[in-house]
This record gives sequence, C-alpha cells and structure tokens, in this order.
Amino acid sequence: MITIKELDAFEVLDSRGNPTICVKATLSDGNSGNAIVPSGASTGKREALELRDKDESRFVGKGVLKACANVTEIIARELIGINAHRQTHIDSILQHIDNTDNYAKLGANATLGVSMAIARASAHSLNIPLFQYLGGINGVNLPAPMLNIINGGSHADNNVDFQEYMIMPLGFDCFKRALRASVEIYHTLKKILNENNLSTGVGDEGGFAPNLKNNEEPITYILKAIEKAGYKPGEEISIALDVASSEFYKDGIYYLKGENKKLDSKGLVEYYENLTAKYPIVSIEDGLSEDDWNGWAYLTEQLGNKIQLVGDDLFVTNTKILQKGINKKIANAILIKPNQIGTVTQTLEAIRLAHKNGYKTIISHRSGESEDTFIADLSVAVNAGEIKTGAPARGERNAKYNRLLELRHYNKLLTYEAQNLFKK
Ligand code: 2PG
Ligand code: MG
Repeated sequence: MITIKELDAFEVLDSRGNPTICVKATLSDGNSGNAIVPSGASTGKREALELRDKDESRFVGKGVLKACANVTEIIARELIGINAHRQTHIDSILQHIDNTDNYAKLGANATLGVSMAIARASAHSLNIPLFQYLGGINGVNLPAPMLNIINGGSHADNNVDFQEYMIMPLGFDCFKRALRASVEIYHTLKKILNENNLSTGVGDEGGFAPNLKNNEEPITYILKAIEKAGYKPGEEISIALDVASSEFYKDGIYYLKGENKKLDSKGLVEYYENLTAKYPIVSIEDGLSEDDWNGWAYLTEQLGNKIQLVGDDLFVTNTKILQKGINKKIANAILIKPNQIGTVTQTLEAIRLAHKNGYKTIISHRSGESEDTFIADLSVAVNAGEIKTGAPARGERNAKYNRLLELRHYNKLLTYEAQNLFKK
C-alpha cells in the first residue's frame, strides 16, 4: 500500500500578484505532487471559504499563512499513513476534520490544495498522466475552449459591464486547429483595436480591456476580427458571454453603468433575446444574479431551448444548490471551479450530478491563476465537453492550453467533438 508520508504547504504568488497556497504531498514510495490553488475576484456568495490571514502588515491582508499552517499542523496529522490512492476517503476525512459545509475552519484553499496535490502525487506513483488517474480509461474527449478575448466587469478597469466576451471554435474536428483559429482571431482583434485607437492593454484573464461605447460593441469588434482572420462567425467560431451579473445587481435591479440603463430581470432577459437574435451567441453565463432565482426560471423558459445558460455564482459547484436548480428547471449548464467547493471528490460529484441530469459542464479557471494545470487534465478525465481558461495569452492561461496540446500530442486517440456540442 502506498501511503501519504508528508504534507507541506507554503505561500506562492498568483497571476494578480496575490499570495496563494502551494501544497506538496509526498508519498511513502518517494513520489510527490504539488498543487497551487487559484483565486476568484467575482466570487459567488455561497462559495467555500478562501482563508486569508487579514494581517494588514503582510500582503495587504491577503497572506495565506493560516491556511498553510492548517495543512501542516491539522490536516497532516489526520492524513499521514492513509492510502494515497483512496481519493474519496481522503476527501471525506478533510470534510470530517472541518465539519462545516463551506470549509469555514480549514479554508477551502487549504483543503483543495491538499486534495489536488495528493491526486497528482498518486498519478506520479502509478506512472500515469493525471487525466488518466482521475478518469481511468473513460476520459477520451478534449474540451471545446471558451477563450475570453475581451475583458470587462471586475476583471478590467474599463466601462464594459459584462465580464467576459469569449470565442468558441466549434466548427473544427481537431483541438489543435481550433486553438490556432482562436489565436489568429486574438491577434487580429489586437490589430483592429489598435487601428481604432483603442487600448490593447489586457485584463486579468489576458483579454483586451478597451473602453467601448456599450456592452454590444465588444461583440461587433470580435465579429470583425473573426472575419478578418478568415473564419466564419457562427459556423466556425461562436460567441459566449459571462455577464457575471451578480456584480451589478442590487435590490431587484440590474445597473448597466456602461450604457446608463436600469433593468429588471425581464428587461435584461429581453436584452439577451435581442443579442442572441442578432449575433451567433451560443452561451450566456450568470445572465442573472445568484439571488434572482425567479428571474433565472424566466430566463431559462425564454432562452433555455436556444442557447446554453451557465450557472457559475448561481451554483458554485455545489451539488445541493445544483440539485435545487435541476428541480426548478433553472439553467442548463454548470461552471465547475474546484475551489468553489473545496475537494477533488466534491468537484467530481458536481460534474456527475450535472451529466446525469443533462446539464452541460464547463471546467473553469479563476481570474487569479497560476501555472498549475490540474483543470486541463480534469476536463479530459470527465469528458467535460468545455473548458474556460482565458485568452490565449499570458503564461497562467496558456499553461492550460499547452497542457491540452501536450495531452493531444501524446494521446492521438483523444477526440474533439465541439461540432456536436450544441447540435439540436
Ligand atoms: C468567472 C471567473 C473566471 P472569477 O466569473 O467565471 O472567469 O472569474 O475567478 O473572478 O470568479
Ligand atoms: Mg463566471
């Protein structure tokens, strides 16, 4: 039996320059694995707790020394000597030690770091890639990427209300080719923005963050870029939005500052109906607020048969909340972020529940990321179908795309089935 021999944890930096936790798990056979936990900016209220030191004298209060100490002083005591390959058991011990439903004591950054590091160490000790460890022989499909090429909302210092304008290369039968098209469009967009005297500075996820007239203009620029790069909008390249509307929702009203509009849920749904009639939009994430469940029911009624409606802040990778959504016929897809829920096992449970009920799954990065590529392997392991991991620029975003390219290079039988993703 291969057991957990040592758990270590230390502070490293994420892509925004904030500290985050890196956990190293060492096993009895000498193999080890590291994991770095990401961090969100537009976080859902019901996400598991990200434990920060709140000691203003270090890193403006954002240190994670307490989370590190929870790994080395509390979690290690319970996990050392346990069979390293029993991931479900390990994760249930983490839940048991914490004994709250949002890791309020240990911090989900501590528990997820441990959970991912042990999975990675176990893959090393079996001498198989992580995606195979997580998915066995069942993980066969490379995900369709959602590439966030214009950033707004709380990820950028511009006047665009919607957080993410993404392209999806759906009209290809090869991941590598699909990614190439997206990269070419990204560069073409930069050129077009330049020609129009618009800023090509980037936001947190590597997408451009120009000041634009309204929330529709980014779409028109992206369409120009798709065509100028030689691709067909709608046929080859589709558009996806993450509105992250919880960020501009208050007391039943959505405030679109960028265009000086105040809308109720119905008004915003109509706004989306217009947008989707005009443009090749295949997916809208967090179209309404996490607190607007009635609005969500209406949104799903109106648009659920036409496009993908993704719950991120709404479901926070939580099976209990997702089940509630399924019962109420709300949304038809879920964004999967391991650090919203706190362990690998709970992440897999959310994915299984979604698939069982016909909900699509998108494995996702956070706006604060690192070179860790766990989510790339996860997306293949569970045949997620989709992955969202930023623009094809900046190291922490490209680390995930590069990992997928590597998996494809060494596993020629992995498929890319984006063309079937939204087939009716
Ligand atoms: C989102 C994410 C990732 P954040 O809202 O989907 O793009 O952002 O990590 O800031 O929550
Ligand atoms: Mg989101």
